[in-house]
Amino acid sequence: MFFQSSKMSTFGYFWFVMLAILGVISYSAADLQFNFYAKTCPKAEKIVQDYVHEHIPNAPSLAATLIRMHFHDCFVRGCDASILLNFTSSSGNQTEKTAVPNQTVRGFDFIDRVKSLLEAECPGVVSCADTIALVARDSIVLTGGPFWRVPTGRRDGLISNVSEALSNIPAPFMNFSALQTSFANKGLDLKDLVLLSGAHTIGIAHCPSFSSRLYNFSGILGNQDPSLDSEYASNLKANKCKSINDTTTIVEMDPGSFRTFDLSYYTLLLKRRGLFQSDAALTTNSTTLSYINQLLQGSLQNFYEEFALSMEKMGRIGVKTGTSGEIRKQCAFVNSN
Ligand code: HEM
Ligand SMILES: *[C@@H]1O[C@H](CO)[C@@H](O)[C@H](O)[C@H]1NC(C)=O
Ligand SMILES: *[C@@H]1O[C@H](CO)[C@@H](O)[C@H](O)[C@H]1NC(C)=O
Ligand SMILES: *[C@@H]1O[C@H](CO)[C@@H](O)[C@H](O)[C@H]1NC(C)=O
Ligand SMILES: *[C@@H]1O[C@H](CO)[C@@H](O)[C@H](O)[C@H]1NC(C)=O
Ligand SMILES: *[C@@H]1O[C@H](CO)[C@@H](O)[C@H](O)[C@H]1NC(C)=O
Ligand SMILES: *[C@@H]1O[C@H](CO)[C@@H](O)[C@H](O)[C@H]1NC(C)=O
Ligand SMILES: *[C@@H]1O[C@H](CO)[C@@H](O)[C@H](O)[C@H]1NC(C)=O
Ligand SMILES: CC(=O)N[C@H]1CO[C@H](CO)[C@@H](O)[C@@H]1O
Repeated sequence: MFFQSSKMSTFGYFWFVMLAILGVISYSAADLQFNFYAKTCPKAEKIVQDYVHEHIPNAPSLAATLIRMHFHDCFVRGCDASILLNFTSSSGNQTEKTAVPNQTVRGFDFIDRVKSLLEAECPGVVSCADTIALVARDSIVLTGGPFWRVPTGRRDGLISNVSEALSNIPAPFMNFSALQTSFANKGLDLKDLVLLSGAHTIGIAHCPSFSSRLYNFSGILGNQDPSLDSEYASNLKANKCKSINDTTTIVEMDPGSFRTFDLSYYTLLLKRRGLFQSDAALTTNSTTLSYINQLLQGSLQNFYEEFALSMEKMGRIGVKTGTSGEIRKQCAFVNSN
């Protein structure tokens, strides 16, 4: 009798394991996949790539802002194109893109044009969230950075809320532990923090993102951040952000190579010339400092491979797959408001 029931439970265990395996398989069926649109819209990735390759060279500054758009999308409600919404019935026009960190994100019309090409090819199939992810990857390629395969199958969210953007997007004033927490909240570790911050090897910043380091450090007017190279600080004050009230002047984050995806961002960090407190913060912890040194000792190819892995990880944050969310027809609006 005992023997019998033990056999039964072995049998039951077998089915338990089989069902668990099936569960994992069906779960991964609802996960992102490489070439998700192979059958439903085989030309999708090519359409995006061609558009980026044709238009970014005429407007190279867009590449950086489009990469940043993907980051800001993923950090708020997951990579679900919530950053693109202009209006929802619950938030009105107080959507994510009106939040302070988004005021300097551009390229919404660029995404809209790509999306309209995709809609013309296969209506209602390719999500706005995947469009952003693919555009970001192709933009990085155009700045000389790595190509990697972007898993697709993200669906678009229905909600976009300005206060969530404010609480989830890390600020340039953050110290090491605040950055670590912000990234950990999204399942990203210290290595991801160092690698993804490397995106600051391209693009520009407006003075208010860092001028407190020049004029009002620690909230004391007239104070300068001692952790910022003083020669660089004087140069910024004399030639770029001439007063704390300057809100319009832009500064290259990686001066001299701000359109090239290279390692010089990390070189600048060690020279205490990272532009934001959040950049400088990466050198204040021994773990992240050693990652920086490893990257600088390694090859450009090594940086590219590691950066691509972290981008893929970021691109999986909180994604909606299967039947959740929807495929928006127009990226600025949910299908039924
Ligand atoms: C670690 C936390 C981060 C903080 C605090 C931060 C903050 C900022 C700020 C304040 C700007 C300048 C905005 C302006 O003044 O115009 C900026 C620009 C930029 N960020 Fe970040 N960022 C972070 C991480 C990232 C990540 C993970 C990516 C992408 C993988 C990214 C990509 C970019 C790019 C490409 C630009 C240049 C945008 C342009 O040229 O228009 N950043 N970031
Ligand atoms: C949505 O808002 C953006 C600015 O954030 C604007 O450029 C775009 O034209 C708007 N889209 C629609 C369809 O109204
Ligand atoms: C937006 O998010 C905040 C914080 O989670 C919440 O208090 C607020 O009710 C939300 N607003 C809308 C319109 O859903
Ligand atoms: C947002 O909506 C309010 C009222 O609904 C309107 O007064 C305001 O102009 C709108 N803002 C934008 C940027 O469209
Ligand atoms: C980092 O910033 C947080 C939030 O502003 C603050 O609470 C914390 O004390 C700071 N940590 C250090 C080590 O300065
Ligand atoms: C200086 O920083 C403090 C604290 O963050 C802030 O309250 C104050 O408005 C700043 N002053 C100026 C002129 O920006
Ligand atoms: C900045 O603006 C404030 C308020 O408008 C003004 O009081 C201050 O004098 C200005 N500072 C500089 C350096 O222009
Ligand atoms: C760096 O951060 C890690 C992870 O939070 C921590 O274990 C370590 O103590 C920190 N090191 C320093 C020197 O702050
Ligand atoms: C792109 C975008 O929507 N930018 C908006 C950011 O928020 C300000 C106001 O908070 C708007 O004026 C911008 O149009």
